This record gives sequence, C-alpha cells and structure tokens, in this order.
Amino acid sequence: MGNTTTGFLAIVGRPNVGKSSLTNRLVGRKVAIVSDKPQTTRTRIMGVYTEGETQLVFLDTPGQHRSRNRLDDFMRRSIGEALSEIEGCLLVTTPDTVIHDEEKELLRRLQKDGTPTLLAINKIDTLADKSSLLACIDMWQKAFPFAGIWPISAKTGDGVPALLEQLKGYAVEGPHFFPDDAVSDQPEEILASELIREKLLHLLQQEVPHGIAVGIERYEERDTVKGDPILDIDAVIYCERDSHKGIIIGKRGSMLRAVGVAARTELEQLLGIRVNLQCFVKVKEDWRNRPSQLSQFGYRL
Ligand SMILES: Nc1nc2c(ncn2[C@@H]2O[C@H](COP(=O)(O)OP(=O)(O)OP(=O)(O)O)[C@@H](O)[C@H]2O)c(=O)[nH]1
Ligand SMILES: [Mg+2]
Repeated sequence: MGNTTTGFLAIVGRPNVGKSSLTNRLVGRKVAIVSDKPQTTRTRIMGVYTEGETQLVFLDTPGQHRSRNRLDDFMRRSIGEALSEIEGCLLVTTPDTVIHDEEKELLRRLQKDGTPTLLAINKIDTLADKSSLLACIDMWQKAFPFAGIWPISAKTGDGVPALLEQLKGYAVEGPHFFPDDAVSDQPEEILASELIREKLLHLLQQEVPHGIAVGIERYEERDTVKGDPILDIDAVIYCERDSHKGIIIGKRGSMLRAVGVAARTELEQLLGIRVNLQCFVKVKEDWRNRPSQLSQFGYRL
C-alpha cells in the first residue's frame, strides 16, 4: 500500500450560489440539501470523497450573510470554524459583474490566513452568451491571487472533473479521516430531518420555512410481520407561529402529507430501506433567538 493523503477543503460563498449542489456533485451523492431559497444550509456539513489513496473532505458551509438573529450568528460562526485548519478553500460564486461585500469579507479572511483559494464560477449553464465569462474571470483575477478559476455548472457537472483534479492536489500525507466508504459526517437521523426541511423549503413560501426546525423523536428499525425491515421515523416540525402551523399542515393536512411523501420517497432511495414517516407540527415562538432551543435543534458549535 502506498501513502495515503487527506485534504480538508472548505466550500464558502454567498447564499444560494450552489455550494451544496457542488458539494453533492463532488462527493457523487446527496449529502447536503439544496433549495432555491437562500440560507438553506445551516450547519457545516462534511462531504467525503475517497479515490484510492486520496481522501478529500469538503466542508459545505452556510451562505455568508448578515446576522439578524442568533441562528444567523451560529451560521456565521460555522463558516469561521470551517475556515480554520483546512488545506484549501473553494469560493463559489455566480457569473455576476460585481464582487459582493460578503465575498470581499471572505477573501479578506482567507488572505489573512494565507489559505490557498480557488474560485468556482457556478451556474454557467444559465449563460446564453459564454463570452461574458471572460470579463467575469478578468474581474476576479484582478481582485485576488486565486490558485485557480473554474467556470462550472454543479447542475450539469460541466467543468467539475477538472476542478476536482486540482483540488486533489491539496491533499497532504496522512491517514484518511473517514472510512473509505463514508460520504458524510452526518448521521442518518440528521439526513432525515434535513430532507424534511428541504421539502418544506420547496413547498412553502419565503418566510415560513426560514423559521422551521425539524427534530427526530423516534428512529427505529424493525421487521414487519412478513419479515421485511422497515424504519419508523417520528419527526416534529417546529415553527414560530400558529399561523405558520396552519400553513404547514395545509387544507385537511394536504401540505403536511405532501412533505411527508416527498421526504419519505427520497429517504427510501438514499437509505435503501422502507420508511414509515410520521410528521407532527409544533409551535416554538422565537426559537431562532433562544440559545437553549438552538442547541436542542443541533445548532451549536
Ligand atoms: N442553473 C443552475 N442552477 C444551479 C446550479 N447549481 C445550483 N443551482 C441551483 O441554485 C439554487 C441554490 O443551490 P444550493 O446548492 O442550495 O445553494 P447554496 O449555495 O448551498 O445555498 P445556501 O445553503 O442557502 O447558502 C438551487 O435552486 C439549485 O438547484 C447550476 O450549476 N446551474
Ligand atoms: Mg447550501
């Protein structure tokens, strides 16, 4: 056996630019939930890629944004934590004509730490005219000494293999941090609660899903009378207001049912086992500003 190498690489950027989509694409499996609403990712999630002697651990992070409550504070601290003790960093952006303040803030930190940093310009599949990319690349090149700039699409996979090749170069000699068949540091229960949150983000309007947290009260495998394994999951969806509770449940329970079916279907696919999912809804006023609640929902460092 040769020498193993491992690299910790943070994936940072503004909300909604496609950090989690890219993490999933790099790992080759869904490890982080994705939605078209900003601030989908709330915690630092490790996605693991192992090929032969090389292991890369991607640290997907919440989008860099200004704080309005204690959950936001926690999310910002998660980014800071991910940026310490890494071999390299990948800043993800979109083909814009400006560099946003949040991006400048991240680059200042990376420069201070001297972290080797690559840029991924994501969502190039949305560009009708690819020539506009040249001006974008030029703007970024002048702004920061990136170790590489890669126009990519996390959606189609365009450009991702070449980016991955460069990222492998940041792995350093040492034992693998995770077993070679691992894809994430997230326990299955967390994946289940996150998938429920993802479906809520997809199905609900702007303000409601941002005030939602999902707790798993039961997670037990058993054999059915026929002898097939089945996973019983009881989940509680916490929201901030009575009016939100009504929206989440929907007319005669239709919304809650749709969320449950979508989450169960995907969970069954990912885990390869039949799932019996029961969802309940409870109100926890202002939980995003209550430290004890935040830590109960797993939002603690
Ligand atoms: N067209 C297109 N859409 C993309 C691409 N990558 C991501 N998206 C979409 O962009 C939206 C945001 O994707 P996420 O991966 O959740 O973005 P994020 O940066 O992790 O967002 P936060 O966790 O909120 O910071 C979703 O609707 C994705 O489907 C891409 O390459 N092309
Ligand atoms: Mg994300």
